[in-house]
Amino acid sequence: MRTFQSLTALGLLLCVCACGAPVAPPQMVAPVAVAGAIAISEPRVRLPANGRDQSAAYMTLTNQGPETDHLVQAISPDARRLELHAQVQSSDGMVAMREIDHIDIPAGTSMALTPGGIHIMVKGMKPDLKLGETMTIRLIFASGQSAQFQAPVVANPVALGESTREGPKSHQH
Ligand SMILES: [Cu+2]
Repeated sequence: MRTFQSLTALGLLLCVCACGAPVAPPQMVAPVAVAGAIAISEPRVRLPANGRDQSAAYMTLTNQGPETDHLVQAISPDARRLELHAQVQSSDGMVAMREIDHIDIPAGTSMALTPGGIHIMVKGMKPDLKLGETMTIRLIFASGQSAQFQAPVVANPVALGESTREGPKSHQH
């Protein structure tokens, strides 16, 4: 128990030190999975509205390799079907979603799948997935590589890094 307590104290100490350090250059959040050159980070799935089985999954895909890759398919045992979607604004100002057959991830860039942008549509989501639980997702890329990971079910799937971009406020504990 004593060891545990001192480890906890050490952890807090390290946290304070990290927060007090000079502003670090932007760095990628640790990936949850890697498929070839593509690192997958910050996966999350919006909790469907009451009684609905339709939702969307978001994440960041970072291409650490020298060649463009393409996300071509997403599958899940926790949903009937996943589709790659883009959000488009029609001439009358209406926002609509349409299915796309791939998502490009150029070499050395990050593609953020976010609310209001490109996303993975979730259709027929298992009704028993609750807030805080995770959905299994597998992404398949044109390179032939694929990766499976767990995406937490969240109420508000804004980009997880957004709060840290607000400035000093986010450094409060
Ligand atoms: Cu959609």
